[in-house]
Amino acid sequence: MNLKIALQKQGKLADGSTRLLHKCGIEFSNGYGKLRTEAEDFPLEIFFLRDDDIPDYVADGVADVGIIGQNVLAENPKKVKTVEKLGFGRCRLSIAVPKGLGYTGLQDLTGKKIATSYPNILSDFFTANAVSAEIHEVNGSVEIAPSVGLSDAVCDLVSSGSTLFSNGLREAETVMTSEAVLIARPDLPVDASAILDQLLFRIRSVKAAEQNKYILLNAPADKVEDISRILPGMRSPTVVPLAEPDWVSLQSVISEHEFWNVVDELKRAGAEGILVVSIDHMIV
Ligand code: PRT
Ligand code: ZN
Repeated sequence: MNLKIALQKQGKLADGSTRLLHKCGIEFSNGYGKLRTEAEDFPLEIFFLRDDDIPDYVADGVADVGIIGQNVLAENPKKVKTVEKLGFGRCRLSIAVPKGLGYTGLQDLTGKKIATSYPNILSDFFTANAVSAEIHEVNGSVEIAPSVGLSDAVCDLVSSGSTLFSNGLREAETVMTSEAVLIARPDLPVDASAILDQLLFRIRSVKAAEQNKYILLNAPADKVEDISRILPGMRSPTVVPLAEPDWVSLQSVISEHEFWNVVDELKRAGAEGILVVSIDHMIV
């Protein structure tokens, strides 16, 4: 019995999906032209598909689970469950206008023509914000629509913003944010569901490890209490004596974001030789 997973064959989610499974200790090869493979050391069968086809494969039960951007599901809802956000493939669906155009707010879009591959999401957004604009559906190369006279503005996915920039456009409004998610068919058979639980356990450990760092620092023994208060660790930090009398090493886990917030405070409290180390896996 295998869990069947559908991944994007090529594109913005392909590398992230493969990397995540590899980090979960699941090895497989995605050779050129391969549409299906089996993992070597985990009961997983992998289908490589176009991202737009993945929700249907999962809804129809051809695949049990799949990895897809939230934007695809929002545009085209299917009978699937979202079981986990995966933290990669982050982007936003944004309305962008030509750089030279003065833009003061959504009402400026009234009567304008907006090119997009996301007509449903955009139409809901306009309805919710009482904007009456014309939506022009295009498939691909959305960003060139204003310069060729096809539309006044666009609504497209953005990550770094460089595509908009090089097409003379600037982001005006964020319609939705998106990231890759793991979806599952609603009627998952019991054996498949048990394998999915194992997979989710590994995915959550990988995600927790990515969001946290192991921190080691040296400090005078009489500063341990002050420094422990600053470190929002898993429980209390490990304190190990150093060869130098009255000095200790403190060790703890801290989220990367929190580290940058407290680093100055730690130094002021007497911390020295601060090391921040990546974590491979973190069992949560
Ligand atoms: O062939 P297939 O149908 O499988 O792929 P696709 O061309 O339909 O999709 P693909 O690979 O472009 O995107 C798959 C998913 O990746 C999307 O549905 C999003 O959830 C996610 N994602 C994350 C992105 C981006 N970032 C992204 N930047 N999808 C597309 N882009 C495009 C965007 O459309 C624009 O053309 O990249 C360009 C902008 O990038 P920046 O960095 O210049 O802003
Ligand atoms: Zn696609």
